[in-house]
Amino acid sequence: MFHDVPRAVPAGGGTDDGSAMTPQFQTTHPLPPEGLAQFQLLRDDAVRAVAERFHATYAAEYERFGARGREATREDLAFHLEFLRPVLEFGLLQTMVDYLRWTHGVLAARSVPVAHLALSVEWLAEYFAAHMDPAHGAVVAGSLRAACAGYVAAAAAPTVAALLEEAWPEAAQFEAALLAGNQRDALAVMTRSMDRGATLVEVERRLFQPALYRIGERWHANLMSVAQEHMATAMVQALMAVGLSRSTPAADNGRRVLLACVAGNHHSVGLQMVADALHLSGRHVQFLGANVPATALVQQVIEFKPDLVGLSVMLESQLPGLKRFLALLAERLGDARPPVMIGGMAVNTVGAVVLGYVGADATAVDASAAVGAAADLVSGGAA
Ligand code: B12
Repeated sequence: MFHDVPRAVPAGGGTDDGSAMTPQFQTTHPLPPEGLAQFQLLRDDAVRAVAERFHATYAAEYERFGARGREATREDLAFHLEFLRPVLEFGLLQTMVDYLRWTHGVLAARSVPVAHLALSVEWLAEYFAAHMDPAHGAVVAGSLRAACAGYVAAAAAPTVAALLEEAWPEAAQFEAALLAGNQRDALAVMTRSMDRGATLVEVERRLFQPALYRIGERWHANLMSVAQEHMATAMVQALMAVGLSRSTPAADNGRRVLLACVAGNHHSVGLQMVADALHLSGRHVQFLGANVPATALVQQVIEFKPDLVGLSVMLESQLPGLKRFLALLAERLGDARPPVMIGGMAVNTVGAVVLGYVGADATAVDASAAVGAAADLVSGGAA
């Protein structure tokens, strides 16, 4: 039933069709396609109207930020709606709850008053309730309010603690070297690990990945600058190339893999790790990097004829675009479409249930797991 006001499924519950759902992942009823189309048409106007309402209501407070303040308000509201889209399309309420918790953390760490966050969500809800067909408007407003209630009730933003258990003790030293921009020390930590017999895939998973996740947390908490984050990423990318040059790939097993970050995803390092792991396992890998436009990606699939396509999705707001891309691929290639494996933080957060929403074939949590999943997907493929 689309027309009911969405209700949050209790944490640990399932979807209405009884399919397995990642524990703690809250869902709502999605909007039907015509409701989604109406939402899309109204997005820009909603942002403009709610931004105006803020500036009219809090004129004195917003005055001091000038034109840039107005632009920032509009950007923030547009971002809210980006993250609302997977809620409306797939019913993934939790993505919006997590996003609001994350945004709260960003604002609080930068001493920006957070009270307006919940208010902005409420005003968006009021806008859509007033401007859409009543049944669709009720779903959009209900989703926004349910997400806001989930955010207000939540104690703290999710952390990467579980992943850090995978980290080697020297990951802390590696992270310190990245923060200091000390390539010599960073290289020394990596070299010691590889001299001890660790593979590049292990080094990437247990040194580089945890350090980058921690750096993300530090950026979120306003404990480091954007420049430092860029520097750390660039250093890791250079070290990955060094590590690759001292690793010997398995013999060519004749398998071909095409890897890309979906349009809008600028996070390429994780997928580069997947590329390294698949290359070292004997596959011929084409790695297209960040933010690949859908039409260019389809064309490359047609030309390269991979046995497997791997796509990386970092933010949940990128899931609707992934679904559209997979539909386009199926339309262009029909039965000849190769299997598609997806991964990245958004996929790990939502869990394997996301496959059904977007129409992909498999997921893997990290680069090591990607090698096994690739072998399973491509029949007769060597691990
Ligand atoms: C570096 C970085 C950037 C760089 C990326 C540069 C580059 N060339 O990659 C830049 C500056 C571009 C960037 C931009 C932004 N970022 Co950023 N970024 C990061 C950071 C610090 C590290 C990313 C990374 O390399 N991680 C390490 C890799 C190894 O991990 P991974 O990607 O998860 O990959 C592993 C698995 O997921 C899996 N995997 C990945 N892809 C695939 C694909 C397949 C097929 C398979 C099977 C597996 C798989 O295997 C990988 C290896 O094991 C993260 C922190 C974090 N937690 O990751 C934030 C982070 C992801 N960024 C964040 C944000 C908010 C942004 C921006 C919105 C910031 C802004 N306001 O501009 C933009 C968005 C850009 C966009 N539209 O994509 C947030 C996201 C929060 C959220 N969940 O909503 C994070 C988590 C930081 C934080 N803690 O707040 N970012």
